[in-house]
Amino acid sequence: MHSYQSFVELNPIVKSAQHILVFTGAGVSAESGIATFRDALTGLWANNDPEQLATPEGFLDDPARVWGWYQWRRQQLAGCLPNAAHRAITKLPAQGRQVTVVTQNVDDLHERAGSREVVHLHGSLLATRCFDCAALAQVPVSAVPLAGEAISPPACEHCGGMLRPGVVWFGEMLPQDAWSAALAAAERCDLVLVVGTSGLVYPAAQIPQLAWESGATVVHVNTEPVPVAAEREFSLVGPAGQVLPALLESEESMGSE
Ligand code: BJW
Ligand code: ZN
Repeated sequence: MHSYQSFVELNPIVKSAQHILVFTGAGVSAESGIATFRDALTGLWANNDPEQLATPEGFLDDPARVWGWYQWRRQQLAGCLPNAAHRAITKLPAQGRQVTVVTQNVDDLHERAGSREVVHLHGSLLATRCFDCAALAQVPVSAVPLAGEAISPPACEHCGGMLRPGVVWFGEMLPQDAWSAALAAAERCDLVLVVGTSGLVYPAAQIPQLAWESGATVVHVNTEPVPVAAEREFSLVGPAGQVLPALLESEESMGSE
């Protein structure tokens, strides 16, 4: 578990930071009941093939399999709520500094918790667009009783092409504006909180590294220990829903001294 010593050491760093980048992955939403990707037993990729479900080739091979799986995930998301980690992050701006949330997640739990500036590097489950002409579309969340149920994607009303989820699949470019915003935040931040990510997927995984190279302190919050560099890098081990409130509330109590 995270040690009291780490909190004491980190407290002044968190308290004095003026530009905070909160970089999140699937682990920040795990306590809301949304599966991560790579956790050994429960991860989405432990039970599903990412080549089939999260690549353009997999979509063209079997559009109904992919569309049905994403509809099931949209339905699941609609029944989930933000957790204590999402909420703790929203308390940071009130303390008078600039906070940018850069997330790899395709859920909207940061927004629903009340975070205002949220950059989505891998798109959103709530966005739908045409595979062919990229026109945006509104598609209601349909009831999908089974995770594996195939459902044909609706047709684009502009060109008749297939609609697809507005997420970033393997082999696809990240949205340019989101990537630029993430790079800018990495350069200007003096503290980055890296919450619940395996750091295996590029180019997103470069963001904490770039922030560290620009002089920021890096604090990892993860249920697994994260190897750290000798300087300005810390690993707090535990569930984000416990560690983040403890870290940020201990800051509040320091601030009132
Ligand atoms: C907790 C917790 C709790 C649990 N509290 N912590 C070789 C071949 C082919 C491609 C590549 C290659 N090498 C590199 C590439 C590029 C590829 C890539 O990085 N692949 C690697 C996997 C090898 N990247 C791309 O293709 C990207 N595009 C790109 O590079 O464009 C240029 C290009 C074009 C053409 C060719 C090559 C390059 C796009 C990447 C898109 C990723 N998309 C996904 C799916 C999104 C849609 C969907 O949701 O279905 O994004 S994959 C998936 O992984 C998702 C996530 O955002 C992303 C990151 O996962 P994350 O968030 O880190 O989750 P986990 O599960 O990995 O980790 C959870 C962590 O939480 C763990 O550490 C736990 O311990 C922890 N945890 N509970 C705190 N309560
Ligand atoms: Zn179209």
